[in-house]
Amino acid sequence: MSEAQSLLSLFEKPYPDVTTPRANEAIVFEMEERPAVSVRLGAGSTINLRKRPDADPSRLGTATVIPRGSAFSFFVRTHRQAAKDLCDAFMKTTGVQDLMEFAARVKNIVNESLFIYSLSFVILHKKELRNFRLPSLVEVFPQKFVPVEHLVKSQQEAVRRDKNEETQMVIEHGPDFSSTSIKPEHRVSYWREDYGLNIHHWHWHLVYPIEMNVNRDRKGEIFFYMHQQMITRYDMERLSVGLRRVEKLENWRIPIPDGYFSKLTVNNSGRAWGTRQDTTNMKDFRRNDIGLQQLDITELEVWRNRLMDAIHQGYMKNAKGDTIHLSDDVTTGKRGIDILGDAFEADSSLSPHFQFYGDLHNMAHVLISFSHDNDNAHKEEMGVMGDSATAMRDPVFYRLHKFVDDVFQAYKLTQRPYTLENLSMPGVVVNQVSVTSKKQVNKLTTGWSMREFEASRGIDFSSPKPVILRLTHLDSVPFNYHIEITNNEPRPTVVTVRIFLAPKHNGAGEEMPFMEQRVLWSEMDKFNHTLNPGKNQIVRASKDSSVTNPNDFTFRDLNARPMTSTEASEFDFCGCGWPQHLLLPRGKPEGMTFQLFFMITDFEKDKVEQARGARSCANAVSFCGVLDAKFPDSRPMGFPFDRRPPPSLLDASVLTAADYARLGNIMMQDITITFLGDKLVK
Ligand code: CUO
Repeated sequence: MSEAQSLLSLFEKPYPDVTTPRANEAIVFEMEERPAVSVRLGAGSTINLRKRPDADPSRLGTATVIPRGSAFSFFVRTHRQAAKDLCDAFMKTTGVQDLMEFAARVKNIVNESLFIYSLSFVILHKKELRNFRLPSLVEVFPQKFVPVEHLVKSQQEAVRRDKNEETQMVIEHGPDFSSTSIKPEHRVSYWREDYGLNIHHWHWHLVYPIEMNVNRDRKGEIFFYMHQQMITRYDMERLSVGLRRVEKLENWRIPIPDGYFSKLTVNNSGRAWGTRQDTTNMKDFRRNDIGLQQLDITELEVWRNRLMDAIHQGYMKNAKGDTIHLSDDVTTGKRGIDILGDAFEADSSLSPHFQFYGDLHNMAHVLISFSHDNDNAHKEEMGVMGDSATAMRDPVFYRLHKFVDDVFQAYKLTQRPYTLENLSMPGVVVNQVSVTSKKQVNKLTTGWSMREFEASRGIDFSSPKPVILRLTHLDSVPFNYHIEITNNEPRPTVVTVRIFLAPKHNGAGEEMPFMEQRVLWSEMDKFNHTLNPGKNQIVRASKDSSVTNPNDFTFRDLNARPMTSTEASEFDFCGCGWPQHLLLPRGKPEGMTFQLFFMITDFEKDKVEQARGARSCANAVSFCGVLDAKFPDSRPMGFPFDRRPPPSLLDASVLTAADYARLGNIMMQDITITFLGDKLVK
């Protein structure tokens, strides 16, 4: 077995042969009585481990404080510290063999999710490990994606099976998901419970972690932007199925109307995620089992007021009392939105004053995730809102993040509107735009597809053959953008092409004015292109989108050739993008009208000076940035919809996005998206 296979086997079941849940017992047994032990790896082989005094739990810092079998939450500060301590220990190892031995030692000591998080983190951040491709989280933890009843039934079936049985065991999930027709909110459960969506969220928070010293460019701003785009896409999906746009969760003193019952288990322990009944109230946090101090809702309200005061005053104060101005029009230093993102998320290492502005977004996740058992009276586990791999399943996630986004939008509305000069590009005229798919013009289609994973990597089915997990998901037929542009300059000109999508009508069926539609524009693509003088025809494939991963980024093909280190590091880093299969909203069976917005800007103004050798993600750069380098677009994220429109366009009685198209470098196009259900043919 190669080093690579051995290391990646640590992501798999079965776990090493010592499986006691009591961390200290395990290490004493190994350290004192068996100075060298064999550890069974997932692929059925063993490795011999040397004695490792540094695997002593006392040297792992706080990494062992999270009990095995329970949930690991990056929203909980003590859990973040545990992750930091374990990641630091992993980062100190020298070489693949050393890491593998050390990780195998601690795998059965530390919390399972913490272990996978930390091993993933170190593969992503240790330069010599950049040729390792992270396995899909669906295969590592099928329990976080598939209801426990499917998994238990399959395990029972595997035990009963004749060992010579030839047919493959398959677990199917979907398209009913956990929904019924009784609850309107369940109409979008297929989307909230999508495997790719939840992997995206887990992966994104792995690439942009808080308090882990990763030094990512514009981290606070991308926290705002990526989550804002989640809300726009959720709203497009809701409008597709006849639901109103999501409402923010702003009043934390009244019941949350919608409950959530995930039917999932936390790890391999069989411990169920906490559930939330309809009309549950958020409550003051009174548990003492996860190392957090008591926290009242009042405290969240105080933090919110301080953030809002800062927005309207235009500045924050740091711990020394210095004034930090909040403005997005800066030539050096951080934009206001970036500072606000760090303070709000919150990252205590980057917030201007963590004690004062608090830990609002993280602790809102925590209070909601414990609202069913805030004082541990029932010894219930946290709800799915506590884990970035499961939080997006819960309807309340979007209500919380709509609140978060509204605070950010309140800040954005304090910024000066864009001027015509900011928006236009003299010398460049867009003549025509369209999309084509299967020879149809401006008509796109969606429907159901299926994807297979190998569940037996994450769960021991005692089956000699792999057990396949077949998941149903929304998908769309690939398409191409066609853009015809005239360059009136006498020389080649490099431009940035920006493409957005939004529904044309609101829930009442009316065409939306600019300010209503402004927060519904979803980025579809952004790329650079060199225009020759005269007419230019650009054809761009939907699979090359700057927001999505290619399809196979969430899937491991064991028969594929090994990746080069460049491919693998791009896979691990850039794999945090939006799932390709959710690039389009569902639309309606009878067709639903959306608008595409095309904007051409001058790359001279957009470009960012990078250090030599910086490699951009070929895909997903809009959400993932660039590995070890700066975010490659100098404009504020969300440009041009992140601010109010120029007053000079306000002469229309009701301004719409189409008024932007009076500028030659902008054009819009109505398109129809039709949902074909099971009849989708790609
Ligand atoms: Cu991604 Cu609240 O930050 O979930």
